Order: sequence, then structure tokens, then C-alpha cells
Amino acid sequence: MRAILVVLVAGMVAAAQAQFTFSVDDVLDDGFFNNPTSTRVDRSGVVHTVFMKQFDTDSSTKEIWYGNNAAGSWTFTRITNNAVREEFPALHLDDADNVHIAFHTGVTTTNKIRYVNNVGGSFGEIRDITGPGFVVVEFDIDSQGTVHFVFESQPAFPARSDIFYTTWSPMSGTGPLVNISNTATTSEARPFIRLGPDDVAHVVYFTNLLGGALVYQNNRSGAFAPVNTGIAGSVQDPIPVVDRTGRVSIFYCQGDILYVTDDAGSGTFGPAEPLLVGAWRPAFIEGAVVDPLGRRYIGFASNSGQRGVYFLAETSSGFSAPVEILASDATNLGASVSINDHGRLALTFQTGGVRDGNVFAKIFVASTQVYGDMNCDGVISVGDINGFVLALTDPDGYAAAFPDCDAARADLTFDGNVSVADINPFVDALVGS
Ligand SMILES: [Ca+2]
Ligand SMILES: [Ca+2]
Ligand SMILES: [Ca+2]
Ligand SMILES: [Ca+2]
Repeated sequence: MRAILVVLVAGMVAAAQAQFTFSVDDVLDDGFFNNPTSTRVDRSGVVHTVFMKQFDTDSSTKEIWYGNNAAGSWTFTRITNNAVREEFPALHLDDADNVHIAFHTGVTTTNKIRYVNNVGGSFGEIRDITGPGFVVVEFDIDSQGTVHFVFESQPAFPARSDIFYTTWSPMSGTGPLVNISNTATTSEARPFIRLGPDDVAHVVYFTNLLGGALVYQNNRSGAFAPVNTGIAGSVQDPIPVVDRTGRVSIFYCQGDILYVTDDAGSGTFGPAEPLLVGAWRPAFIEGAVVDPLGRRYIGFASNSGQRGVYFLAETSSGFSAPVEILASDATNLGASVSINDHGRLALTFQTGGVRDGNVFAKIFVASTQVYGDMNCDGVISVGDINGFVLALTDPDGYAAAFPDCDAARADLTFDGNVSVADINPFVDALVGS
């Protein structure tokens, strides 16, 4: 491959390409209602997803299923098998690409948080992380392998929900249950947690069940404490992402507008930046992610105006316009986006409707290559050699040849520069693709 690189140094001029090109494949279409998904792509580019499967609208049939495409096609493992509901599954990979899954399960009006992993090769015991009275779990895994969970309480009316936090590790088991919102007269909903490079936990949620104030807390001091984001108004669906420098970004929706606000390390969030205004109505956002250079990506479904599933990406010149992954007049049910350390980005999404009298939802996967893909066709192949060499030796020539593609994609060492140090990782990616 290095010989080919040298031969093509002279370069050819390629046609302009779109900034991001996705390949879209079916994951599952079995007539069941398979929704939502939570998805991560591992270091080998294998996509792992967890989802809820239900027959029509019968909640007693709700089960958690896991799938991956390691074999080239999708294979599935049933995680739960009983007559009660399991819902809201979330999936993460640890540093060894083991799969960790959490969800809530319930009988009539009580729910609890449960967790399982496949450390050791196959899925083991499903553990209770809480007793009854908790729903809607999210989690992340720290550098020591401890799992950090956040979830909502589900008190009997007229008591109001709170946001709780706990941990689990193989050595210590389940940690203390901590009420981090602790408000008796207001409800809090939809917590998300992400850990920073220093293992500090960053949690966001909103007040009132239908959208309220944005609340952000971290445990940098050793205990959770709120940090004022300055965001007022009716916030929904907040998600934090934390990059390698510790910068915290919070994506959230207000009405039809998707915003992002950042704390680059000063402890203060900057003014919110609107990312989507107008034709889209973002909904059902799960799993905003950040890459090794601090660039952020988000997938979302839109069910009014521009209908379908869309993708937003940050490049060296700011956030892209929404990239259409699938235009769909079906009910667009959500998107979960993930990126690995080699720049492989995958997102799952679901569309639904009624078929043969039953409500159904099918799962798709869309994937692209963020780094090394120098002609923006979604993959790394010999077609990228010319672009890589131009980005390395003649950035102006690259910009002229690929006006809609980003020369920074050649920075495969993630140090912010395109240099000779990027040649070997590029060749490795090419040979490994
Ligand atoms: Ca079940
Ligand atoms: Ca409360
Ligand atoms: Ca390519
Ligand atoms: Ca570099």
C-alpha cells in the first residue's frame, strides 16, 4: 500500500463530494415493534445495539434484545424472557469492548433498574441495581470499569419524581443510592450521564415531565452539585458530551430548535448556539457523541416539516447543515449515534407504522467513516489515497479538488495537524478496511 501511495503522489482531481455519505442497511424487520435502540460501534467497527421488542401494543410482551453485525449480517440475543415489561434499554462498551446493558423492568406499577454485561464472553446474571420504584436509566463506564447509573424515581402520586445516581463494580457491587435532585414539589425527568476523561460524572435532566428548566450537575468536588447553565425556558431531551480536553457540551431542544452550549473548562457555560432552525422538528435524540478531535455529532428523527432521519456533524468550519439519512413519511422513532476511536461512525434508527393490523417498528443502521475518508464517500479505500496525499502536501489543492470535504479527516493521529505522522495510521486504516 505504501508503494501505491507514492505512485499517486502526483494526484488526480476528483469530483466534489458531499461532506458525509452514509450507507444504510436493514437491521431488523420482523413485524414486531422494535424501538428504541441504543447503539455503540466498537474498535473493530462492529455495531452493537440493544432494543426493546414488543408484539403490537401488548406491554406484557416487552423484552430486551441485543444484536451485533460481527458476523457480517446481524445476529440477535434475547436478554429477557418473561411476562412483564422491560423498557428503555441503554448500551455501552467498556475499554475491552465488552457489552454492558441497563434497562428498567416492572410488574404493574412498580419498576426497577436492572443491568447485565457479557464480560467473560456471554451475558451473565441480570442484576438488580435498585429495588422497586425507579425507571428510565442511563449509564456510562469509567476508566476503572465502574458503571455509573442515573435514573428517575417513580413515587406514588402526589409525590414528585427525583433523579437518582448509583454505581456498580465487580469488586464493590452496587454503591450508595444518591438523590441528586431532591425536590419534593417538582418532578425531574430524562437524566443522561457522561463521564469525562478524569472520570468526573456529568449529569443533565429537565424539570417537569413535559419539559422545563435544564439542570446540569457534576461531581467534580466529590459530591454532585448543580452548575447554572443560564438556560431558561422549556427544555427537552438534554444530552451531555465530554471531549478529551474535558469540555462539556449540552445539546437540548426548545420547541423546534436544537441548541448546544459549552463549558470549555472555565466552569461557565457560554451562550447557546442554535443548530437547527426552521424546517426540522428534532425529536427522540439519543447518544450525541464527540470524536477524538472534539468534533460533535448528533442524529435525530423529524416528524414535521422535513420528515425523516437526519445527522448533524461538526467540521473544521462549524456544524454542517442537516445530512439526510432517510427521508421517511413513516413515523420516525429515533436515532442513536456512536463513533469509535478510528472514526467509524454508526447510528441506528427506527421507523414504524401499522402492518397487518399490528403496530410495528423496523431498525436500520447507517454508517460512515469520519477520518481517513478523503473523498467523502463513506468508506476508506484506495480512492482516498489521492486525497490523503493532497491534504498532506498541498492543502489548497485538496480544498480545490474536494471543496465539500474536510482536509482534517487526514489527521488520523488526532493531534490537530495533518503531517507525515498520519501516513502510517492512514495506511493501517486502508489495509484494515
Ligand atoms: Ca418481558
Ligand atoms: Ca423532585
Ligand atoms: Ca473514501
Ligand atoms: Ca495528525
